[in-house]
Amino acid sequence: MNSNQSTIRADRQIAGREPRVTAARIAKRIGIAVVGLVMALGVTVGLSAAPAQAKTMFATLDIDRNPQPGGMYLVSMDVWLPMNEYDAHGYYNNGARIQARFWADDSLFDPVLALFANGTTATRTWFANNPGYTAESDGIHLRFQFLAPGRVLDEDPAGWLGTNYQDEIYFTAIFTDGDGVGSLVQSNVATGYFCCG
Ligand SMILES: [Ca+2]
Ligand SMILES: [Ca+2]
Repeated sequence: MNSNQSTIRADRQIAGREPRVTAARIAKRIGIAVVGLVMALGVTVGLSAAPAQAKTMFATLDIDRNPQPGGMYLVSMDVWLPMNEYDAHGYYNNGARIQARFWADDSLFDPVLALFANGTTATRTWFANNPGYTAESDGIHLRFQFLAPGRVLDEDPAGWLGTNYQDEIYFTAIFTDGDGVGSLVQSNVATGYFCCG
C-alpha cells in the first residue's frame, strides 16, 4: 500500500467513502480524470511532440486469480509497438525505452499501485537488452511476468462487514524514443478478488 492509498482509505474510514474534498484535491482529481478519459478513449497521445509522431501501441494485462504461496499473484504484461524490423531495431538500439506503471481503477480517481519489487515500487523502465524487452520482425515488444503481493492488488479491500470487494487493475506504458518523443497506451482492466493471504 502506498501513501496515496493510505490517505484514501483513511478518508473513507473517516467519512464513510465520502472523503472531505479540498479545492486542491478537486483540481488534482479533475486533472487525473482528464488523463483517465483520454486513456479510456484508447487514444494514443504524444507526450512531448506533435501527436502525428506518436506511435500505435497495444497493451494487454493478465493477472492469474489463483494465489501463489506467500499471497503472491502472477502478473503478465504484454506491450507491442507494430513497426517494420528496420525501424524496430533502429529505435531499440538508439535509446528507446518503455516505462510502465500500475493503477487501481476507481470511481473518484485512480491511485497508483506500487506493484513492482515485491510491492515497493510504482514504476519500472526497460532499456535495450533488459529481459522481456525486444526488437523483432513485427515491431518492439515487452513481455514481462512478475509476482505481485495480494495486499497491493487488493485495492478495494474488505469493508467492516468483511466482504472483499472486487479489485480492478490496469497499467499504462510510455514508449519514449531516443529523441524523447513519447507515446502512451493503457492496458485492459484485469479484475479479481485479490487478497492479502
Ligand atoms: Ca477499484
Ligand atoms: Ca478486494
